[in-house]
Amino acid sequence: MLIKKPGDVLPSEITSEAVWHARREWMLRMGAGAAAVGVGGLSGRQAFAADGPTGEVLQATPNPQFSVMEKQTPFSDVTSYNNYYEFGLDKGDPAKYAGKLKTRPWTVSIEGEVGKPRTFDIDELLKLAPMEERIYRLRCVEGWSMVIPWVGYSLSALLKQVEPTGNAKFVEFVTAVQPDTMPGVRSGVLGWPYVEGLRLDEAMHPLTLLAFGVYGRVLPNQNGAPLRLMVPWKYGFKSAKSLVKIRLVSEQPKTAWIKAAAQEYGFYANVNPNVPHPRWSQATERRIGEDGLFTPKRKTLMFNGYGDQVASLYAGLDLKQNY
Ligand SMILES: Nc1nc2c(c(=O)[nH]1)N[C@H]1C(S)=C(S)[C@@H](COP(=O)(O)O)O[C@H]1N2
Ligand SMILES: [Mo]
Repeated sequence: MLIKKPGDVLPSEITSEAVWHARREWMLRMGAGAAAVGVGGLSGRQAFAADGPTGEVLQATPNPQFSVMEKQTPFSDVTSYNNYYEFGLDKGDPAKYAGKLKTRPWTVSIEGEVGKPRTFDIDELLKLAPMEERIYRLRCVEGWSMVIPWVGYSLSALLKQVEPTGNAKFVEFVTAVQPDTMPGVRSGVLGWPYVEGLRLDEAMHPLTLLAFGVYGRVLPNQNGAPLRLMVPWKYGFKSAKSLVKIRLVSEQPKTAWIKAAAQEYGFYANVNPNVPHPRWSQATERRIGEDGLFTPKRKTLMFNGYGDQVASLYAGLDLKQNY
């Protein structure tokens, strides 16, 4: 008889009970969910009825290939514990104040090193590519994480439409500034607009999501309505909310966080348990919604657990230098 000592078992062979239950629920949902169905209508969703997902339903097809089989963070936490500094610094400020954000009319202009620069209306963007539901981990640089069912499609679908030129090496993301609705933009914590950036190959990676919804419905304003970026292998601050402009450029963009504190927040911002933030460790994380006083922290995974898909993007790059 072959008995493995605990040390002989690969981490990938261990299926915790929680993961087993999550996977089982997933299979049941897949069985029930045949082809394209409104994810808001699936039976698995009813478990969250007490959290009361609200907003207009967004039809989407589940994409299990790009989803993690972990317990999803309750809708109530996803929509009440936020970072959106334009609305204030407290975690509760975005839920309190973002209701005033004007999300219509809304356009996104795509410019710079592209053959076909163009301004898209939000209603065009909602129809540009088939909507998928993807369950991604989100790891904030502050040391907490969530598991969130997003609705959207790969950013590459949009970028291909504008035909990046050979000079396009990076993508800059510019977000909304509405002084009338955003109390935070009067403060100087960051320079506004909030700007983020990716290398072009990162932006074109299929995991990089243009998200329009969460939990089967349109994004609540505090989560970045009407559309935001979602890059699951990077710290959450890369995933800019409420996008208004996308610029393809030849030079590395100057992001809002690099301008504010370059020694603390790098351009790459890949989740990396081996590279501490100058003021705290990044080795572990607290999963929002499952944390009791005595719940042990989780070990943070390299590339937030997406290494199989993205590590090759960084072959030969010193990730300590390029944090
Ligand atoms: N425009 C804008 N986008 C932003 C932020 C912000 O302050 N402003 N905060 C970022 C940070 S630090 C995180 S962790 C995520 C949080 O996304 P969530 O509130 O939907 O969980 O949004 C990111 N996108
Ligand atoms: Mo964050």
